[in-house]
Amino acid sequence: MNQAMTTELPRPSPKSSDPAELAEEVLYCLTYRIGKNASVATRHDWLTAAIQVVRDRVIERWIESTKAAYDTKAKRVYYLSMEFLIGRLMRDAFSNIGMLEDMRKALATLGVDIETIAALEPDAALGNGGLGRLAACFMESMATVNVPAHGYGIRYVHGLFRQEFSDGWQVELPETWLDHGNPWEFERRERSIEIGFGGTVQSVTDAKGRLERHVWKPNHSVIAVAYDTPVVGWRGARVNTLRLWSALPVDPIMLAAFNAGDHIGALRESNMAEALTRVLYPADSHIEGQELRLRQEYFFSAASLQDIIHRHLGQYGELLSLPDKAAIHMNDTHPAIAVAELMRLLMDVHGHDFDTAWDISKRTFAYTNHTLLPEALESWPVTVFERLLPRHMQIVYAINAQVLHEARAKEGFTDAHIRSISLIGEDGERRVRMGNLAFAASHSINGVSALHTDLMKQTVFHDLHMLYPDRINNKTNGITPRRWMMQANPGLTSLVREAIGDGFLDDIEKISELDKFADDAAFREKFAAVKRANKERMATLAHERTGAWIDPSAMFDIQIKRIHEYKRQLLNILEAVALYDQIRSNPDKDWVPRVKLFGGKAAPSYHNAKLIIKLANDVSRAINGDPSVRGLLKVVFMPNYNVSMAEVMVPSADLSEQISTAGLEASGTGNMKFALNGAITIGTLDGANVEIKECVGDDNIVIFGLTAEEVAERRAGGYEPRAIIEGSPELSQALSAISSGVFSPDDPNRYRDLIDGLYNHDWFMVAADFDAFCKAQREVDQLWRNSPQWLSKAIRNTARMAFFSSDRTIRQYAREIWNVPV
Ligand code: 26W
Repeated sequence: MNQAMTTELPRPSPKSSDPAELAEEVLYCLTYRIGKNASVATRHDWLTAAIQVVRDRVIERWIESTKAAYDTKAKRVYYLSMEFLIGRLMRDAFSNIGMLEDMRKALATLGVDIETIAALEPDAALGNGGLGRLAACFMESMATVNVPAHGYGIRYVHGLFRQEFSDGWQVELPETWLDHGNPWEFERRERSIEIGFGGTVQSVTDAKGRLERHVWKPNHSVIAVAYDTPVVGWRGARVNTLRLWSALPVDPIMLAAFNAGDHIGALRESNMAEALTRVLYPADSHIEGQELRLRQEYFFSAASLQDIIHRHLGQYGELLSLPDKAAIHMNDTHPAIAVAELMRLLMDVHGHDFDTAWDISKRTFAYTNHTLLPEALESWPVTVFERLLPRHMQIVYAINAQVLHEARAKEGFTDAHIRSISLIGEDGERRVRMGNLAFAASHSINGVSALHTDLMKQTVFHDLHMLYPDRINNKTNGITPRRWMMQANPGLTSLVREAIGDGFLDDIEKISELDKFADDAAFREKFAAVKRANKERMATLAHERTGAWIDPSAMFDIQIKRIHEYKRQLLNILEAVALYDQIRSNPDKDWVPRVKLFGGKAAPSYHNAKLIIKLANDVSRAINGDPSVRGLLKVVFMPNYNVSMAEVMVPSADLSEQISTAGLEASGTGNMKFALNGAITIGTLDGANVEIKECVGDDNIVIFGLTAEEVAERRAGGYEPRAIIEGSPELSQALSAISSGVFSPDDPNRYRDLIDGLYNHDWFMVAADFDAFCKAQREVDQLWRNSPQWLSKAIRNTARMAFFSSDRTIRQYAREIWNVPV
C-alpha cells in the first residue's frame, strides 16, 4: 500500500473494473481529493475515497440519463415527498452499478475491509417510517425501470432522532448524519430560489379599472438551495436525481439589517431560515399543527414547483404543455400546498386565467393517500394559513368555489355532501383541509393496498368520490428487491441463483421458479442454513446493542415498525406475558423456544407509545432474568431501529408480526420485506396482508382476528372490552399482572392507566383479538415443530412475492397515472 504512495500519482484511467486499477484510483482520490496519504488516512477517509471512485462512474451515467431525457423530450416524473428514508447509499450504489465485488477486492489489496467502512456510513434517516421508505424504494425502482424522475424533498440537518433507552424509557437524541460530510450530494448554488412568506396581496388593475392580476408581496423570504444526490438504478440502467432543499437566509436583507444596526433582527432572519430545514418532524400519523411545519411544507413545495417550471420553460418556452411533459406526484398531503403554488405561478406570474390554470393543474397533479387515521389528516387553521400565505389562501377559496359549484350542479348532492367536500372545514375553527385540496386538484388519487383503497372510497373520500368517481384507484405498495433481498440477504440471493439461475435479478417475476424447490429436501436444508447464518448475524447485533444473548436455534419472532397503538405492539407483549405464565405453570410441556424481538421509535410526544416501549423493556427484564423460562422464551427490544438495522433483522426472521387492528394499516411494507426473505407472517386481514395471503396462499400464512368489516360493526354496535377480558382467563391474568406492578415493582401503578384504557374503551380492539392471536401463535408453534413443513412454507413465501416488487408498483404508476412509457 505504501509503495503506491509516491508523491505524484498519475490519474488512473477510470472506468476500469480491474481491482488493481481500482485500488490505484482509490489512492488517487485519497491523495488529491481528500489530501491525505494512506498512512494517515482514517477509516472515514477510505470510505469517502471508495465512494468517490464509484461516484465518478455514477456521474457519467447521470449526465447521460439527464441528457437523454432532454434530447428525447421525455415526460418527467416529479415525486414530491416531505420524507425520503434512504438509509445507507454505498452498498446500494456499488451493487446497482455492478462494482461491489470489484471494490471489495480493490480495497482488500489496500488492507481495507469494505464491510468495516460500509458500517461507518451514516444511515440517512430523512423520514419517519413507511411513507418515507416507500419514497426511497420508488426512487430506486424509477431509475431501474427507466422512468426519468426527480425526487424533491428537504435536506434536514437532523433526520429522525436517535433512540436510546434509559432505564427502559425512550430518550431522543439528535441525529447528525452530516458530521463527516456527505460524498453523495452535490450542492447546486446556481439553483437557488427565493421563497417568500407572509405580507400582502395587491390587485393590479388595467386602465379601465378591471382586475388584471394579483401580486403577492411577501414580507420576508429565505433562499432554497438545491443539493442533488444521484439515484442509481439496477445495473446502472439509469441514474435519476434526488433534489433536496436547504434553507439559507437572504443575504441582502441580512446585510441591510446589519447596516441599519438591527443585529437582533438580522439574527432572527438568519435563525428562521436555518430553523426551516433543521429537523424532521418526528411524528407519523399524528399532526401537531406547528406553524414551522406548514412553513417547511410550503418551502419545499414552492422551491420544487419553481424549479419544475424553470426547467419546463427552459425547454419548451410555454406552460400549456406542462401536463404532457411533467407528472407531479404528491406523496400524501404534505406537499399539497404545491397545488396553490402552481396555480399562483400560472395565473399571477405567467398570466393564465383561472380555468386554464386549473385545467393544467388537474392534468399534472396526482396524489397518494397513506392513512385513514383521522388524527393524521392534515388541516391548517385558516388564520395561520392566511397570515403565512395570503395569496395561496385566496387561491384555495377560488378552487373551493369551483369545486362546490360542480357539486351543486350534480344531482343528489345535499348540504351535508357539500360540507364534507369543502376545502374549508367549518366545524369549530375554520381549517383548510389538505386532503380535499389534493383530491380536488388531482386527476388520480390512489390508495396503497386494495383494502385501503376500498376504505378510502367508503370513508374519508366518500363524497368526493361520488363527485369525481373516476379518480380513485389502487396501487398496492412494493419494495425494492435490490436493497431488501440482494443487498440485505446475499446468502439467500446466492442460493436462489444456484437453484434457478440469474434471471430473477433482472426480472423478479422469475423468482416464482423457486416454488418447486419447496418440496426438495436438499434445497430446504440449504435454505435453513442461510436462515441460520442470518440469525447468527442478528444474534451478534443483539448482543452488541443490548448485551442479551439470543439463541439462533430458537424461533425469531419479530415486530419492527413505528410504535403506535393501532399497530398493537401491546397485543404482542400481552401474548408474551401470557406465554411466560403458561410456561411457568407447565414447565414440562414441549414448548417451542422463541425469541421475541422488537424495534421501533415512538413519537416523542406520544405518551402511550413511549409507555409501551417501557413495558416491553420491563417485561423483557423480568422474562430474560427468570431461570425458569431460560432457553424457552426471551424478549429483546433493539434500540434505535432504522433502515440499516432492518437490513439485518428482516433476513433473520422466522415469524413476521403484522397484527394491526384491521382497517387501520394502509398497506405495510415491512410485511413484504419479511415474506420475501422467507419469514412466515402472522397477521390480521389488514392492508397488504390481504394481498400477501392471496399471493402466498392460505397455507403459507397465519391469519387471525377481526376483519375490517367486523371491526367497524363492533365499533358501531357498542363494543364492550370488559366483558371480553373477563371471559378470557389468560388475558385477565396478564392484564392484572401488569396492572398490579408485577413488571414494575419500582412503580406498581406505572401501567394502571394503560391497562384501564383496555377495560374502558380499547379503541384498537386488543381484547377482541387476544384469544385468536394466542391460538394462532400456538398454531405457529405446531408448524415450527415440523421443520421440513415450515421450510416449505418459508420457501413458498420467497417464491411468491414477486408482485410486491416496487418495480411492478412503479410500472403501474407510470402506465395508469403518469402516462409515461415503461
Ligand atoms: C404529519 C404527520 C404525518 C406524518 C406521516 C402523518 C402521516 C404520515 C404518514 C402518512 C404515515 C405513514 O408513513 N403511513 C404509512 O405509509 C406506508 C406507505 O404507504 C404504508 O405502508 C403504511 O401502512 C402507512 O402507515
